[in-house]
Amino acid sequence: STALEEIIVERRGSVGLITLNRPKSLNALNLQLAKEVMQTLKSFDADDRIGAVVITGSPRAFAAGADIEEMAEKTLVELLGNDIFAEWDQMRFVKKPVIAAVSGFALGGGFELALMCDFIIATEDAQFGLPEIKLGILPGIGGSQRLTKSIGKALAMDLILTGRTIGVDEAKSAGIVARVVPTGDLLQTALEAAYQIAGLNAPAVAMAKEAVNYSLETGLSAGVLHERRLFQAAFATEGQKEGMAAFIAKRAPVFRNC
Ligand code: CO8
Repeated sequence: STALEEIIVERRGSVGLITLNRPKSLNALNLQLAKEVMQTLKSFDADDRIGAVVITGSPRAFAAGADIEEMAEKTLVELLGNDIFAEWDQMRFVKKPVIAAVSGFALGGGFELALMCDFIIATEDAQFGLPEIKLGILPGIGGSQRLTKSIGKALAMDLILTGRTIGVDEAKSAGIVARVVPTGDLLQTALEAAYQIAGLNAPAVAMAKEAVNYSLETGLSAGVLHERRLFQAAFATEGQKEGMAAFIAKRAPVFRNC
């Protein structure tokens, strides 16, 4: 495990684990943390031994938003000249699955970071919200876009305009959260999901992620065509041959990803 300034990075076999580690500010996302997370994600993405990544925080907070102290005195001209959130835009280019394991607060940029992950596993005490409006601003790393595409206009407007926080039950029924687990089981459940994914045919996993994400960018016909081409491309992988041969032979498949 490597302790950078703001995060802890671990390789646990085939899974990369990133733990946000700014306990004094409830993991507020500053520029340094963004750089460290993105640098780590890129190196996991390039590493054949890693098949999936988990990002988590502390029991009290996944992340309570962008670092308000770092932002408070910024001017428009400064932000235009130096887009302090540009780092996070790189997350779209990560090919391997990234799971957000959320306990406690996922607010503002913290919620947006969880939404940029591929799916969210959360504890019973997780809380989600986009309170930016209460600070006189609005979501800034895609929250208004990703949340609306994910849960529809009504609840997205409600959350973004009032800044209210929702508990995990409402988040689960809205489709924000994929799985809810007891607090003590969070990391284990997220790691198990990641190991499961990492044990599959890696090129097919990357293509499946790409196909789902493409649905957010395009219309149905183009999306289905894109999926079909990826499906066909999967037949060029060794893993497809292995997966189907194993099924027919009634044995477990062994995917050789590295
Ligand atoms: N930034 C900086 N410091 C923070 C933040 C934050 N977002 N959130 C909490 N802290 C600090 C507090 O200032 C406090 O520090 P100190 O101990 O030195 O006083 C410490 O963390 C503990 O927090 P609290 O004492 O407030 O703990 P409570 O349990 O009383 O309250 C809350 C917890 C409700 C989470 C409260 O801390 C809070 O409301 N935090 C701010 C939430 C918020 O408004 N988030 C949105 C920020 S704006 C944003 O995210 C814009 C997104 C744009 C893109 C982002 C890209 C990354």
